[in-house]
Amino acid sequence: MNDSNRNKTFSQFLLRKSIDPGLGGVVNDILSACIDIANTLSKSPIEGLTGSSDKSNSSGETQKTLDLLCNQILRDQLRHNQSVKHFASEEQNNAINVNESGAFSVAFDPLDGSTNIDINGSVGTIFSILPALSSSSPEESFLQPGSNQLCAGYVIYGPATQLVITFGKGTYIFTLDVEKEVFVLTEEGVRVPYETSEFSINMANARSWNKEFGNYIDHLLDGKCGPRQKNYNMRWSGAMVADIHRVVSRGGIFLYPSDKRKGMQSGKLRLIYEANPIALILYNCGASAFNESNSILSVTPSRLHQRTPVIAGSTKEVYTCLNYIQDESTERLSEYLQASLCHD
Ligand code: FBP
Repeated sequence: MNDSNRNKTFSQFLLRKSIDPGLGGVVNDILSACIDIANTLSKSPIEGLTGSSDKSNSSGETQKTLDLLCNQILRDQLRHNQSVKHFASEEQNNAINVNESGAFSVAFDPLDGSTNIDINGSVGTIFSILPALSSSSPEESFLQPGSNQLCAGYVIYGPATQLVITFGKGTYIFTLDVEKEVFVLTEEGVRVPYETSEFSINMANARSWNKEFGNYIDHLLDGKCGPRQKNYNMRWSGAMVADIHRVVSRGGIFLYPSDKRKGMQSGKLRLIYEANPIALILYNCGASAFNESNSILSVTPSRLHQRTPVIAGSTKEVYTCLNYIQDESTERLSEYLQASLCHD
């Protein structure tokens, strides 16, 4: 990292990168909301804000009190921004109009991993900014492939509060200076290692996976004695943001495949405000993000809360997983593995 850029504020970064002032202004408002969310989370047990509400979102999941509060904080912050035309969120059934003259459609997962709230685990806010389409309905403006995103990022609320963001040219990490309440640059030009020996998946779903995917995971677990001839470690935090941040920080593969459970035939995670922003960030770190056949960024969504399988992280491992899933004949697969082993 070029020391002269270290600890420069986000606003200084926007100027240095000549980011469109309207777009920069929207992100600045998102960050103000996220600082508010960080403060709210840190006091939530004291103020009795943990626990579930009696409401559920469009995916049928019970909404946490903080899911709704964080959504409100973001909405209140963005409703005054003339550049925001549309707003969509995991915690709202419908996308809404904000400012007719706005140029951007902004989608959110206000509090990702919210099941971690009650155990004081890491959670995050994920956002995606698209060019607003002059569409008949607000929802239509979000039905664009992820490759159209102008900006994508997440804020992780962990031991430190950090922003990971891309405007399509490289990925950057900022850390919240809690005293000054500003995000300062702590890492630029982030690169994810091409290969890894760490995978991240909820193993409790193994009985619901299809045979090919189960085979892939079994070979990771077989380690050195198996066809992969390498030992793998596993981690699962229960919050996509935290598991992806590990991948961004040291490589790895994050997996949430489709499975046979009710409503999970297309996976669990949502395409527009979870998978797409994460995919744009990873591609700009030299990593990859696929559903079980195509690059996630190439998919044109057909509805706002559409789900997608996610296979994301270190490119070599993502392709190996795809080879298993696409049921490459065992010969083709061992050829591929042999080739990739000789690659090292
Ligand atoms: P939300 O919390 O925003 O609904 O996100 C879904 C999520 O919590 C991801 O963050 C996480 O990766 C996954 O679901 C955990 O799923 P599971 O409980 O099946 O392990």
